[in-house]
Amino acid sequence: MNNQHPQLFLRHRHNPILTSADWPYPVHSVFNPGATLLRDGTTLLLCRVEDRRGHSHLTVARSANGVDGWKIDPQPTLPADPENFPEELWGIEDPRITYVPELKKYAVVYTAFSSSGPGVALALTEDFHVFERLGMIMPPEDKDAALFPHRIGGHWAMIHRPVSATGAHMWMSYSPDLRHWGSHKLMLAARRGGWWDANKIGLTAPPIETPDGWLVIYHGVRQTASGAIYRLGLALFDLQTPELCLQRSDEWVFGPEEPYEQFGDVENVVFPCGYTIAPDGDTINLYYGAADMSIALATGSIKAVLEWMKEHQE
Ligand code: BMA
Repeated sequence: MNNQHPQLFLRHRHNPILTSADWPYPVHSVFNPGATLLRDGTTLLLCRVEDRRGHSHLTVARSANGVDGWKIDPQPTLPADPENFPEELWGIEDPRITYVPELKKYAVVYTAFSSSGPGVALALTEDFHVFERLGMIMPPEDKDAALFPHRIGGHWAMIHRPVSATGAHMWMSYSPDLRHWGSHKLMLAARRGGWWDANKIGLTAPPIETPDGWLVIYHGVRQTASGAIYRLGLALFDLQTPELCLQRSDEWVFGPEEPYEQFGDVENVVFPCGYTIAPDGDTINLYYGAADMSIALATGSIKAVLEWMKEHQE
């Protein structure tokens, strides 16, 4: 009998695939990248880069194969702009990229670290050179947000993670214009007690549209005597009513196991913010921050993930 857990996501043997040593200018760490596949097949990562003030900005890295040969912008691609956007006072972090066909633009939803704490900010871009900022769309404390690629029931839809007295849970909100958000609905609650995802969960990469529903990879945070452990779990949501959870895995499917995930500025963290889907429509390349230090890659199959979820229904 095989007593190993199934490996739904396989680490790339070249992990970590990007570190501060690869950067064209001095930085402390690079992690938690947003990701997208450009029309010409180039993999684009929008990396969170932390400088030696402790503040983050976002910089683009491009690669033909999504693994190596990265061409990194020689300067910050999207620096914080606290003069014009005071909510970006202490930097910008953890971008999630969604291509929006209706706008012919990429929506970049990121954390703006304001003097009142982290909130959710949105910028639009056609080319990752010029960005149109829409400012803060969810006030503190809120983060781990991503836009859906198209309207649902006529409205734009977004997942985000406000913090309340009962914990940090995932919510859906809707907007007619990307600026004004309402119809807030609880989408997925952190579990309680001894669970791996007790008290604090959040979206990782943007939701993945599948025939079975919106596939969401979320992170759960376990507080232990020696600090937090960030692991990943799976949930599936209704295509028309995405706050409606259809399935949720009991077990985590990916967690810090390798030294580059266990040791760093923040130990025991795997933190994806983006993926690309290969031309086969099934292979998912998940890009994640490891221990708040470097960028790593793990690959899986959407079909295998959905099958595993069916077998592991609550
Ligand atoms: C979360 C976010 C991430 C970070 C993680 C671990 O709250 O701030 O940016 O990777 O903590 O430190």
